[in-house]
Amino acid sequence: VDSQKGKAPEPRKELGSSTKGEPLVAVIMGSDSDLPVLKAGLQILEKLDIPFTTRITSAHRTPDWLREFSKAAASTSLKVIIGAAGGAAHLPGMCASWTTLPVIGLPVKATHMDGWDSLVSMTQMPRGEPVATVGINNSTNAALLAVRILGASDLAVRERLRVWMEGNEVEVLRKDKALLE
Ligand code: RP5
Repeated sequence: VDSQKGKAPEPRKELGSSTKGEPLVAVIMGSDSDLPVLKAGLQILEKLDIPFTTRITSAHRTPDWLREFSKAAASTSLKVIIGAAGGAAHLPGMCASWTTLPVIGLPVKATHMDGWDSLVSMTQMPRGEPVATVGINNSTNAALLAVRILGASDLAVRERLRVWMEGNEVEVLRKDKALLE
């Protein structure tokens, strides 16, 4: 039993939160300047019918809010958290230290270091505090990994993902054939 108690994080509709039900995935970010990178991932969640919420929880500008959100998360409907940040990207790591939910790190290209800074910040977590980090700016994979985590205990989600992957395969095969035309 998770002892973390707290208020359910409220969805922010202006950031594109799904309204279809209680959110299963939280997409948290360091700044609204990360939103363009997140768009592709949010579209995947929408397509696969996964209710989500999006919040700005900066590790440096709003540390108390990130802590409050992270500590409350496991006591809400949330099952997975995607943490997107650029530069000194402490957001997903700090979040992971305050929750037992799986945290996926999405490094954002935001500085002259082209995202390497955030990638390294997210992957070099100390033993005991895992963050599953995807490629720089790859919100598609962050979303698909969240869907796979949910699908492990939800057959309907797994089936929607299977159909999506099949569609992807068909599309690539179609492009391959088109090269011969
Ligand atoms: C990080 O700093 C954010 O996640 C963003 O990627 C980067 C720049 O933020 P802004 O200065 O654009 O708000 O915390």
